[in-house]
Amino acid sequence: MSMFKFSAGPWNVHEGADAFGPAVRKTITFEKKVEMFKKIGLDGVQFHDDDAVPEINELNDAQIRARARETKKILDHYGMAAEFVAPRLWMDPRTIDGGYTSNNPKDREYAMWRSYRSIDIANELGCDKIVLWLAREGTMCAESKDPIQSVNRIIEAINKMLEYDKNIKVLVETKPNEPVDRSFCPTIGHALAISSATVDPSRVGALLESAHAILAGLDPANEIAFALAMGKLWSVHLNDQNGMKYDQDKAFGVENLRQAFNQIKVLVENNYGSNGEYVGLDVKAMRTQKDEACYRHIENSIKMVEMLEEKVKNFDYSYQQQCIEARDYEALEMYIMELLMKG
Ligand code: GLO
Ligand code: MG
Repeated sequence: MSMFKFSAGPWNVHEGADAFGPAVRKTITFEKKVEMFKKIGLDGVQFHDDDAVPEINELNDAQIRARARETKKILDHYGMAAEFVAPRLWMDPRTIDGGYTSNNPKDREYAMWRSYRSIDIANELGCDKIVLWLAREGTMCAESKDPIQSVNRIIEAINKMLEYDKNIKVLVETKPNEPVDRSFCPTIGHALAISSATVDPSRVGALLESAHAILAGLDPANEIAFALAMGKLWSVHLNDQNGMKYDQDKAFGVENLRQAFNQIKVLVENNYGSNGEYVGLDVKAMRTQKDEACYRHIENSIKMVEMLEEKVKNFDYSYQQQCIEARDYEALEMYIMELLMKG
């Protein structure tokens, strides 16, 4: 049994289309996904605004709230909670050049409209967290945006959200690249600097995704630790990633077990989740996966977390201390290998 609450988004069970080929699995309805999420051991659902309210662009503010209430009924029916709502600012033609940092003022306005609606939806779903994955807030052509003005535009957008709703918390999900080449907010350090520049830093924190740290050439456990040290780790997206290439969203721990162990170790040691935080699993099934086994990557990720929690429980802190005192880090390293490899 895990000490954590788990969550995932409807996008984590998908049809398998990639940049080079079409869908290979059947579409599953939102309700069916929620039912299966419950069955496999998740406690919460993560949302994009348009996961909760499909066709959001076609609806007025009141209709959006009403549609969100329909979604809430499904959650209630299966005893699931909503963890956060994230404005999807990368799909619409108006977000081609980014949302908050777009060079077009009309497009920046649209990004704010989606952000305010995301807050309305969160309120209807009974959650107080807005996640900003700043997908296109960066450049492909470095000279196309002023980098200082862009950072200020992100801060300004967050300020407007904080002012729109005095209870809402904003979590910045950092990622160094993809779909843009150079993100304006690539790491947790950047997110927390942005937090401190807002009108209410106490309501701006971070979401660390393992794969995104790896894409930045950083250790995800240390990124988690940095946010924890600042009291700012309000969600995580655990997954895995084989090196610095395209974003893979593999099941947690399947590429780098030691790195995964250290992520769980730092979360367990710091009692992550004691303020209601979730362990989110932002994982994607391989395209080769068949319909009947298309939740396996999520189930495997939960299992990996649980098995690593066991390893943390069995971690010999006094032996660690002994090694530290003797400055015998070779011994300590071998101890970790044995801990992870022994049954
Ligand atoms: C993509 C991101 C994405 C976000 C999601 C929630 O790389 O990880 O999946 O987590 O849109 O904001
Ligand atoms: Mg993510």
